[in-house]
Parts: sequence; C-alpha cells; structure tokens
Amino acid sequence: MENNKIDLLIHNIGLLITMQEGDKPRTGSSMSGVGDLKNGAIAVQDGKIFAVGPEEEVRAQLAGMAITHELDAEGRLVTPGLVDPHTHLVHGGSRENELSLKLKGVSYLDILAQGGGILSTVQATRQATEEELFLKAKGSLDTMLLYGATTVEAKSGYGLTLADELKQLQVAQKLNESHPVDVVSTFMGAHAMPVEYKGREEEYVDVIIHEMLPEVKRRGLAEFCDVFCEHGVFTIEQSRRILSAAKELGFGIKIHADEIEPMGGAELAGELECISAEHLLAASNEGFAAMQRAGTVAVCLPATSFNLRAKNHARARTMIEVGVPVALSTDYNPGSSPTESMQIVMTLGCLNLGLTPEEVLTAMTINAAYAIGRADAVGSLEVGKQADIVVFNAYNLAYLPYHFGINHVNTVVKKGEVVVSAGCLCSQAFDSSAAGAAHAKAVR
Ligand code: IZC
Ligand code: ZN
Repeated sequence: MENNKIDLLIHNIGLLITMQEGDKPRTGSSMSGVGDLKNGAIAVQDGKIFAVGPEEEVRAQLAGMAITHELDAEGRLVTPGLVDPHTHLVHGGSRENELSLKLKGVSYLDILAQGGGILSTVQATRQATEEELFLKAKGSLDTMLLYGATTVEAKSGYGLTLADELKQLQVAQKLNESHPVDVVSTFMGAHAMPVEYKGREEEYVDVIIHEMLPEVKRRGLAEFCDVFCEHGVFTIEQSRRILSAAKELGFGIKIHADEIEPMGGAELAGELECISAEHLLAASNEGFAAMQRAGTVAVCLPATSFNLRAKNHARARTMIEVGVPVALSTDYNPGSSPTESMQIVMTLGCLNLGLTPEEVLTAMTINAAYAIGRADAVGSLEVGKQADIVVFNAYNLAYLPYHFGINHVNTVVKKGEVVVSAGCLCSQAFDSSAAGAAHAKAVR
C-alpha cells in the first residue's frame, strides 16, 4: 500500500540551502553553488526527504496527504546536517597540561618525541574501560550534535595494540548503534610509534599489516584506514606499505599528509588514490596536482592550525583553483584540536583559509560526506536522501561564521526525528542529563 502520510513538514524556512543535487565532491566554482531559495519547505517520510523546494510547490505535492507533525522554522536559515569527516572521538583523558608547554614555545612534535602528546593519550586510553571510553565519547558526540553535526567520522589510534585498538573501535560501533549521530569508523593503528617498539619500528608496521588490519576487517569494525605520515611518526615508505595493504584488504584509505613538514604525503595520496588527504599545510603544488588527478578530497583542519599556533595555513584557495575538492573538519582530539564545534571551523575556514561562507558550507556538507563515503545518503537536501537537517538561529549564511564562538543551532532533525529543539537535546531521543553527568565524571 502506498504510504500516504508525511511524518514531518518543516515550513516557513526563510532561507533554504539544499546544496543542490548530486553525490560527487565539488571543486572550483561549483563549491559556490549551494542551491539557496527563499520561503522553502521540506517534507519527510520514513526518515527520508520526500519533497523539498519552495513551500508552495511542496504543499501542492502533498495535496491529499496527512501530515503528522509540522515544524515552523519562523523564517530561519536551514541547511543539511553538518558532516564532520575527521575526528579522534574515542579516547581517554585530556591534555590541558600541553597549554603551558605550548606557551613556552615547545612544539607539538617535540612534546610527542618526549613521550607526551599522543603517547600520553595512549596511556590514558589503554587504562580506561570500554564503558568509560563510551561515556566520555558520548558526551562529545552530544556536543557535536548540539553544534549541528549529524554524521561524524571517528578514528582509532590511541590503543596501538590489537586489543586496545579493537576496544576503541567497538566503542565507536556502539555509539553508532545507540546515538542519533551516525559514526563512521576509521582504523588508525599507525597514529604513533608505540614506545615498546622503539628501535623496532618496522616490526610495528608488520603487526599493523599482518595482525591488526586483517582482524579489524574480519570483525567489520572500520571502513577506512588512516596513517599519520609525518616527520618522526610514520615515513612515506611505511605509510605506502600500510595503506597499500589496507587497500588490498578492501579498506578505503586516508592519510594525515604534509601537516608540519613537507614529506610528499599529498603525492602519495594521489599515487594510492586515497579518498582523502588531511591537513596539507606544507603540501606542494605537485602534491595538489596528484590529488586532483586521483580525485582525492583535501580535508582541511583550520582549528588545528589555530590551536597549534601555526604560522601558515593550508592553501585551500589554491586547492580549489586547481580542482581539488576541499572539505572541512574539527579534527576533534585531546591534543591538537580540543573542540567539537563545526561552527568555530566555519569562522576559521573563512578568516584563515580565505573561503567564502558558501564554500565553507559545501566543504562541511557534500564534500565532507564524500570524504567518508556517505555522499549517496547525506550532505545535501534532496529527495531520497536521509532527512538530516539543521535549523539555525540565523537568517543568512554569512551570519554563522561572522558571529563566532557561540552556538547558532536551533533545531536538528536526524533521519526525520527532532533530536535537538530550542538548542537543547531532546530527552526522548536519549537521556541528555545522564550523558552530561557521565561526561563530567569521565573528564575528572
Ligand atoms: O592526539 O595529538 N595530529 N594526531 C595527529 C593528532 C593530532 C591527535 C593527538
Ligand atoms: Zn587527525
């Protein structure tokens, strides 16, 4: 029997930004074509978009259908749910101790070389139980949702043993099953060299290739594999070995490339046809050309460069000019980017990378969705895609990056369900007070 019922109609949308149709990443001038229209409406059925467009046209399409629930947007701005394509969501502890070191001029790589940085989070993560990791990550996921993210990638890489990597990935899987936000998992055993492998680095690379990758695959715990290719972390040759093995096993592949030192990581991303390459502050023009040829998305992380007090920024304008699709992400992690807010990334994307508000939104919707293999389901508001929708307390797009450091989200709809209302988590979606208390406990 034909379903003659609309579950949710969002109407009186002052400015509706659909991102137009399509599941391909956008670059060049197409990053500016966001498909905006005034006086819009969106009809939702079974968690998916049934109709979207000017309100008069949508209502005409719904003639004769029952509407269960109506949401008046009161003239506000509506966009697709934001997609955060690069986070280190699941981890133990926090690293505010690094702030004073940073103020004294100690660099991120020096802190790591002294056994701090990622390695201190590895210790905290190994010590934490799965339950503790779950509660802490759930608190962060709640915050991400409150700030408008409806799909989030999560990397492992704070375990660095098979058992501890599996523990992190199982937490991400449980979050995906129990939280309104969709969590897409990436295995990142090659995030740091474990101290116990000092002087035997190639042996750890072998463990990743022969033990970890096959087991993660066998258990279906990650779709992607990522490597931190950086001076003093994993070399180009080690990165090539790990990513080639992952590709062979059927993982999508990603690489932290040329963040601090120019290593040829962008070139490697192109050579191996990575779905995305991340950071890229020190990437060369040849690297951009290789990425362009391979269709690799550049995931830029301006909150990280801000927080590391970097002197330079990723050359996002050049990337867009030469035809590399650009995505944006928080890089949420306890070291280089302790923020869950995609909205602060909007501001930094404009002011530090030189992107327009339209390019920023493209970078955190359809391009971000493509970078984690979800562009067929999310990243734009079009018929048949998931009804992941944000209503902002704003009336134009530029207002979001302009008025910075606060939360503009009014309402979030995830798969057709209202999960954030008047800026607060809806208790019927999950128990927000318990999550907040658990988060506070886990942080202590
Ligand atoms: O914990 O510092 N860059 N990985 C690569 C990170 C930052 C996360 C961290
Ligand atoms: Zn990262």
